[in-house]
This record gives sequence, structure tokens and C-alpha cells, in this order.
Amino acid sequence: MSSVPAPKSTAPVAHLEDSHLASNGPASRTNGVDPSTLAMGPAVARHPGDTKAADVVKCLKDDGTLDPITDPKLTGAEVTALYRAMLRTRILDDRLVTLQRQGRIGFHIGSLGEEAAILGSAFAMRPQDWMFPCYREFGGALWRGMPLSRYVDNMFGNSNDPAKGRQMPDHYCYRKAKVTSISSPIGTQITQAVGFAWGARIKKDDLVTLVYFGEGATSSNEFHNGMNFAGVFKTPTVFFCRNNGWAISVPTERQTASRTFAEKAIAYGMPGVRVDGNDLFAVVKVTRDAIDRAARGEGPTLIEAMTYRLSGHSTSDDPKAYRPDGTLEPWRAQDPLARLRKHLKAFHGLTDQQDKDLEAEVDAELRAAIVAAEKTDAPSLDSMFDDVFADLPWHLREQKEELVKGPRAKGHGH
Ligand SMILES: Cc1ncc(C[n+]2csc(CCOP(=O)(O)OP(=O)(O)O)c2C)c(N)n1
Ligand SMILES: [Mg+2]
Repeated sequence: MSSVPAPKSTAPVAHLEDSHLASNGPASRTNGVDPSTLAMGPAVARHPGDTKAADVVKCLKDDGTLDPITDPKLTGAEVTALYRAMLRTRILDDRLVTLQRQGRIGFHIGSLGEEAAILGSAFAMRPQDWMFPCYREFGGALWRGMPLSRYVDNMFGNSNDPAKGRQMPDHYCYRKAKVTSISSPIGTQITQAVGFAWGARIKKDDLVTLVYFGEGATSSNEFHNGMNFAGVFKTPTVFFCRNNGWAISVPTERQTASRTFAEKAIAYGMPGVRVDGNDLFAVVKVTRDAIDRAARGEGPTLIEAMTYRLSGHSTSDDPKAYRPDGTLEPWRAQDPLARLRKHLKAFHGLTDQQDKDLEAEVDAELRAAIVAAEKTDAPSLDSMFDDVFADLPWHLREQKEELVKGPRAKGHGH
């Protein structure tokens, strides 16, 4: 497969307001676009060089220093905690892929390379805000307090899993931390987040909903319905689009003819902002600004976090079948974890030994959670009839009786 040439940065210089939210200026469809790319549609975040465009909010520089204008001023303890959370997410991803390859779990959909976008935005949320995840945000849910065991139980679908193994892996939920359940059909969580926010506004509850979705979801009805409703009714919603370059095998330039995903906000009367999604500090800054704005009653914001999916879509996917050779390396050089590590070493005294110790500590925590989840029994076979009807209808009662007498009920792990 021939490799795709790295597109030149196509973004025009956009004026940024103090809050770093791009203003609702007039949209120019061809502004700054290299006409030679128009046949395929303009390239959108297909090369890390695109994140250097002037309208993309950045903070963490190559030398590990922070831009004082966009610095969200995190404490050393906060940065270290976020680094640990990103590291844990990465190691967890690695372990879960191995478990799937060994046939011990059925599936995993990871966030390799997208950790700064996910953790930075989750960090910016306030305790009273609600997270409506897509499916790659387990790191954010853990950050908000979902216990690791709760997540790993779902990965194994064991009897401790609240869904009792009736959902796919990576379909966790944790109401206590205000993390809603995962909706597999693309985009459905967007309208849910808008409706929830509208309800809160009517009740005068001080909360914001933050909804995650991939750039592929911008082609769903729900994206447009949700954005339109949120724009008209000024719901307190933050739309967080992880532009990771791909929707399974469909590249961003086949997803939209818009110059950027952020500019779609203009049509719905809300601000849209592009941020370097591999820059933890910039992500915190723009998300915090958007949440503050929503909380002040000024309405929704669309954030486009420019990042890259360094792995396959899921363990069921082999990106070698469609990802051109040589595309990964430039993004690997922008690895969000490595960039943060550099900052921590330069400004917070992180040593190689401390880094290794941290990794060992996280690893031990994960191993313990995996051992416990694997030892836990599978849900009982007849539990598949629970939780839908208060009183089982006669035909399901009959099926249940037949099932528990049958040979499958005697098996372990079903
Ligand atoms: C309505 C619907 N259509 C198709 C699918 C199959 N599907 C699962 S993930 C996915 C790609 C989503 O891409 P994107 O929104 O960019 O999110 P990413 O996986 O890159 O994070 C598709 C098409 C689905 N789950 N739901
Ligand atoms: Mg995507």
C-alpha cells in the first residue's frame, strides 16, 4: 500500500478570544485549503504537523515548558496524579489486549495514544458534572472514581458485573461517579447528554454534561440533532470530539469535507475549538473554559481534540489492512505520555527510578484486579431473565424452567 503524503498544515490563522474558544466568525469553505487536496476532501488531523496550526490551542512545548497564556496552572500533585492515571490507562490497555489474545476475555477497545485527551478532559470536570462516554474513556471513568475492580469485572462479564455479563466488555457504568452507561450505537450518547443537560437546566441544577464521541460520530443523526438542540436551547453541554484520524478503516478525510470538525459548531451557533489532544495541559484548559462557560448559562461548546489512534480500532481489527505504512511514526513522536514524562522530569523532579517504581506499582494493582475478576464466578445462567420484567411473563417463565433443566446450566463459565 502506498503511503499517504503528509498534508501541509491547512489551517488559517484564527483569532482566539481570551477563553481560547474560536469565535463564531464567518466560515470560509476553502480558506487556507490546498486545492490539490479537494478531490479527496481536505485532510483533517492526519498528520501531527496539523496540530501546529495557529488556531489549535497548545500549551506543552517540545522542550517540556508550558505556554503561560494557556497554562491551566495545575499543581505538581495534580500533574503527577494525571501522569499516573495516564500510565495506568496505557498499561491496562496492554494487559487487556494480551488477555483477549489469550482467549481470557472476548474483546477490548482501547485508548492507546488518546490518554491526554481523555484524562485532561475528565480532570477538568467538576464533581457534579455528568460524563457521557463513548467507549474508549475507561481511563476517565476510573479517574472519576469508578473502582478498577468494577471495570475489570465488566471486562470478564462475571457475576460482580452489574450488567451480569449481558453486555460486551468495555460497557461499564458507574452512577456514583456520574458516569453513564456506554451506548454502542454510534452517537446515541450525544442526544442523551443534551437531554440530560436540558432537564438539569429546567430544574436549575448546577451541572454540565460532557459527552465524548469520535470524529466518525459527526456523521450520525444524533450529532446534528444534539448540536442543534443544544445550540437553540443553550444547554450546559460540552461536546468533546476525539478526532483520532479513523472511524475503524475510514480516514478523517473521507468523513467530512469540512476543513475541521470544530468548525461544524458555527452552523449550530456555538463556539468550536481545536486543541492539541496529545497536550494534557491544553486539553485541561479548553475543557475547563467550556465547562465554566456552560455553567455560567452561556451554552454549549464543541471541542475537537486532535489526536491519533495508535492501535487498531479494537481487538477485532487489523489496521495493517488499511493504514498506510509510515503513518504511525510521526504520531508516536507526539506520544502524550512521553511528552508529559519529559515535563515531569524537567520541572517536577521525576527520576527514572521513580518512573519505574510507579509502573511496577500500577502493574501490581492491575494484576491483583485481574486475578480477582478471573476467579469470580460467571453469572448464573438463569440471570439472563432478570432485570427487565418485575414479573416474568409466562413464556419467559417456561423458557427459564427449560433452561435450568438443560445441559448448559451444568457447565461452568457458560
Ligand atoms: C450506528 C452505528 N453504526 C456503525 C457502528 C459500527 N461502528 C462501531 S465503532 C465505529 C467507528 C466510530 O468511529 P469514531 O466515531 O471516529 O470513533 P473512534 O472509534 O475512532 O473512537 C463504527 C462505524 C455502530 N456501532 N453504530
Ligand atoms: Mg475516530
